[in-house]
Amino acid sequence: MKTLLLTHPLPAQVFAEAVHAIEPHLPLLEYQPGIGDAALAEVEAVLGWRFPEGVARRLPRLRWVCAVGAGVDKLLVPELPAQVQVSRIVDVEQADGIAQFVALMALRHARSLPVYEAQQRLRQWTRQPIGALRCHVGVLGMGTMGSAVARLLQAVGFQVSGYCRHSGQSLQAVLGGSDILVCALPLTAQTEGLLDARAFAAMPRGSYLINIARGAHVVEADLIDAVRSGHLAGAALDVQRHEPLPADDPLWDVPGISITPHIAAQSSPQTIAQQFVQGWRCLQRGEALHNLVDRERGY
Ligand code: OXD
Repeated sequence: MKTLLLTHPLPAQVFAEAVHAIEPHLPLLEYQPGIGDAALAEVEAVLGWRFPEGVARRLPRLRWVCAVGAGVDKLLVPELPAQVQVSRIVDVEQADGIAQFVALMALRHARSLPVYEAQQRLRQWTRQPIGALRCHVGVLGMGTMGSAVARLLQAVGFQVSGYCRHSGQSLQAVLGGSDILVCALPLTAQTEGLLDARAFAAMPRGSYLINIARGAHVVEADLIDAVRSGHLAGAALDVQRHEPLPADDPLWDVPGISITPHIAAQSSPQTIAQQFVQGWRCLQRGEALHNLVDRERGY
């Protein structure tokens, strides 16, 4: 069962080595722009991050797509035939890493670190009143990532409310009660652009957004307006709609917005290879795959 590596921008070689360390003879094909149809005709599986334009429809024997990440939005392209199964990596260590990153940014904001960093640049030794230590955090999306985030935030003393889209909870109520809002949702047609001017207006004045999900959850122009107007205190965006974020993007220059390049946490190539090879062996034996994505729901 030949597997096409579509891991760009992560280097395919690293994944090939990790897979071959477990299953040395597993046939892998590295995607190159200009690759011929004859080579693609053999492919039955994909291990990847995103489909380059038009590639999904050139894989007539494709049976399985295994995402190298937790999110599969860049692989669920419309031309992917309905019978192709899609799975993703479920990695507790990655979820813990995401939770650490969120706790770091939440504490940084709640304990006014940017204020003291600015004071230090001015050699100013001034004690500011300490904000509420038990400030309220809303976590949108309570899957593997959101649940790990909620657990850690609770452990460091935040009051946490989780929000699941299908729970019947009111999103407006969660937004309205969140001094800090964490986005850990999957990106689907229903959640794209969910965090827009209306959502920001519903959040309390001085509140803060942390996005570790996908940039497209946020209407970035609306966020910039909400922060520049002072309604939101700021945001930590580990993900952006356009990655890599172009050098002239206005998000770079907004005081209060912190940009990181999608580094909150990544699964190691070894973990990804282990889960991929496990799935590959399941298919060889005619067994069911683990961690399948519901293609209708998008996660
Ligand atoms: C992701 C990942 O899906 O890095 O963003 O796993």
